[in-house]
Amino acid sequence: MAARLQAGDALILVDVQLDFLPGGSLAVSHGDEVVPALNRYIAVFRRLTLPVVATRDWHPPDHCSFQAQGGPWPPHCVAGSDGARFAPLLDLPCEARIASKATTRDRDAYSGFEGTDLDEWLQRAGVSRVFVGGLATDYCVLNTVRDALRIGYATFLLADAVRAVDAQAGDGERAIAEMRRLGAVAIEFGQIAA
Ligand code: VGL
Ligand code: ZN
Repeated sequence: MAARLQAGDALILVDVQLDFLPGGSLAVSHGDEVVPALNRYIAVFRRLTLPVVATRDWHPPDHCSFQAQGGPWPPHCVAGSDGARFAPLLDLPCEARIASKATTRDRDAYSGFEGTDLDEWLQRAGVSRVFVGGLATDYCVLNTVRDALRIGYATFLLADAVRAVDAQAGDGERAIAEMRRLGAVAIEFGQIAA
């Protein structure tokens, strides 16, 4: 199935931040490979003047998801830190909307819709279909796609522009299967028609 891009489409880049790339504090293996993959999508969306949105994990230094507070993760994406920066090679348009999530100590948020104005912003921009890629397949991509579908967006998973944490072997594949079961359409760049 091909997807012909049209007005009402938006690209959502999930958490393409240094801490999730090789060398980062919560590195996703091969996470850097999403950058050139996403850049190809960004180029097409820009050419068609379709909106590009980037989510980012933006935690306080004592966030509840960090091991020191009893959470599952090493410290990562502390607001304003180097590790929280977007990948420098990501061609993030300067007009891209940025949604910061999990910004308070006592709540985590894997979905870009959780505790942000992302839905409101997309609705105001007339968006009805979202194309989602980034990091990580089995956490923030999964939960962002799940919320998008629940809210009612037609949702495409950019299967060639996601990578998984795979805390348990197969988590990424299971997440993709779950997103498809819920109604997401998995596509690769070659299936995009501009
Ligand atoms: C994420 C683990 C912790 C993600 C964020 O962006 O997928 N994963 N915080
Ligand atoms: Zn996090």
